[in-house]
Amino acid sequence: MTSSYYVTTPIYYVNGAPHIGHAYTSIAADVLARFLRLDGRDVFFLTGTDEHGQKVEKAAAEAGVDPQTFADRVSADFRDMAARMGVSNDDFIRTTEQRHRDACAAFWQVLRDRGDIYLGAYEGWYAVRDEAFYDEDELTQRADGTRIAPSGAPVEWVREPSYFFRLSRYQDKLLAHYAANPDFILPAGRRNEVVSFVRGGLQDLSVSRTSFRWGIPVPGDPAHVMYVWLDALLNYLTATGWPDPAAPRARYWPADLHVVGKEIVRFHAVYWPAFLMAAGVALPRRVYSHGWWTVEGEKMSKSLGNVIDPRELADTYGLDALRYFLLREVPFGNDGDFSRRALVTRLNVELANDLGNLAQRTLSLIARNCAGRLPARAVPTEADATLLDAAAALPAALRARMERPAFGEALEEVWRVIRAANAYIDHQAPWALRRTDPARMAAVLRVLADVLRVIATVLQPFMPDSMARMLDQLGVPTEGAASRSFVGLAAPLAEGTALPPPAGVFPRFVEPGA
Ligand code: ME8
Repeated sequence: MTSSYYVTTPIYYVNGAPHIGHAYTSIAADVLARFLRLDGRDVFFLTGTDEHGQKVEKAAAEAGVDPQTFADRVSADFRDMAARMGVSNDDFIRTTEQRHRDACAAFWQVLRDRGDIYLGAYEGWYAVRDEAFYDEDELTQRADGTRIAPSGAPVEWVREPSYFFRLSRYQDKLLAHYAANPDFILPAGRRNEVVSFVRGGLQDLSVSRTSFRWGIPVPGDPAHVMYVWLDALLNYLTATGWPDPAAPRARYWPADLHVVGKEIVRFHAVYWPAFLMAAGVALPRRVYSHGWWTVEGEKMSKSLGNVIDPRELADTYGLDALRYFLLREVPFGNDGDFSRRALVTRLNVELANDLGNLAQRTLSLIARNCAGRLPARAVPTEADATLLDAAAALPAALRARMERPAFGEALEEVWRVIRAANAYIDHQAPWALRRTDPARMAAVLRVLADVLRVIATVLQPFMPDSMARMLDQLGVPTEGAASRSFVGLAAPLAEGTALPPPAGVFPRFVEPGA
C-alpha cells in the first residue's frame, strides 16, 4: 500500500448555486481525506468547478453576463460553500485556468498522435442539461413527440462536424479491467450496470463541438471546442501537474478514489478509463458512486423551490450535526431523503444524548469529585477491560470501513462503543461510588475518559470542531507527537492533567417557539 492517497469530488457545474447534494459529496470526500491524514497518510484532496460547455454558456446568457464573469461568480460561491462545510481540500481547480487548458491541449495531442482521434460529423441526440450524447434506444418519447433522456433531461438533435474518440476500440479492454479489478467501481450494483452497458457495445464518442464557443479550443482546429466531459474529467490529471513527471504532485497519480454521484458513473467508469488507456496513463484505482438525496420526499428542483443551501442548514443546526447526519442517515451508495425532522432527531438522540451526555456526565464528575484533574489509571476490572478493548479496536475497525468507504458502518462501529460506555457508566454508577469507594470511582472515570478520548479522536474527521472541543476538555494536547492522531492514542494522558471546566458539546436542538 502506498502512503500517498489522492481523492477527488466531481467538479461542479457553475450553472447554478451549490446545494445539499454538492455539499454531500464534498463532505464525504472530506471525511475520508481527514481520516487518512489522521492515520498518517500523505493525502491530496481535490475539488473544484466545471466551467465550460453549453449549459454554463446558456446560464450565463440568461443571467445577462459573459460566461467568464458568470463562472467567476458561481465558482467563488462553490469555494465558499466548501469552506463553510469544513471541506479541507488541498486544491480547488477551475477548468478555465491556464494550467488546465494546457493539460487538455497536451492530452488531446497524445490521443491524436496515438491515432485515437479522427475528424467526422456527429448526428444524433444531445442533452444540454446532462452535457451528454444519447442513443435513440435510450430515450423515451412523450405524447407530444419530444424525447427525454433517462435522466429526465430533454434532448435535441445535433448535426455538426466533430472529432471522435475511438471508444469502440476499448470495449474489451474495459471489460477486462472491470473483471480484473472487481472494486474498480463500487458499490457492486453500479458496477454491474456499467458492465452491462459496456457489454452492450460502445460507439465512438464525439469529443468536440462547433455550434458554440465556450470551451477549450481543439489544438490546430479552433473552430472546435473540446467536449466538456473530456475537458472536465481531465481536471483530475491537471491538478497533479500532468504531463510534467517532475511536478511536485505527480506522485499522487493515479488517483485512489473518485467520489461521484450515481448519474455520472458512465463518464467516470467508461469514458475516463478509456481516455486514459488511450493516452497510456495509469487508471484511477476506484470510482465510488453514491446515491441521490431528495428533500422532504421530493426531487430537488429550482421550479419546486426546494433547493436547500447547506450553509443555511449549518447555521441552523450546526455544521457538525449536518455532516454527521448526511453520512449516518443512509449507507454510502444508497439514495436518501433529507428531512429537517430526521436531522433534529439524530442530533438530539445520537449526538446530544448518546455522546454529548456521556462526555458531560464523565467530565462533570471529574470536575466535581476529582478536583478537575484526570485520575490515574488503575488495574482494570473485567468490565473495564472489555470497554477499553472495544475502544482500542476502533481505529482498525474504522480503517477497514473507510477503505471502501462505508461511512455509515464506520459511525455504527463508534456508536456501538458509545452505547457500551453508556451501559458501563450506568452500571458502575460512579456518582454512588463517591462515598463507598472513591478509588474505584476514580478508576471508572479514568476508563471513561480514556474511552472518550478514542471516540473523539476517531470522530474528528466527521465532526472536526466539536471533537476538537471534546479533546480539549479531555486534556488532550494539541501539539507534540501527533497527539490527536491515531498514533497519539498509544501515549496515555498523564494522571493529574488539569481539565478545563466541562461545557456541553452538542446542545439539544429545540424548535424555535417550541
Ligand atoms: O455533473 N444528491 O456537475 P454537477 C446527491 N460537472 N448528490 C448530488 C445531488 C443529489 N440530489 N445533486 C448533485 C457535474 N449531487 C459535472 C461533473 S466531474 C469531472 C464533472 C452531487 O454540478 C453528486 O456528486 O451536476 C453529483 O455527481 C454532482 O453533485 C453533480 O454536480
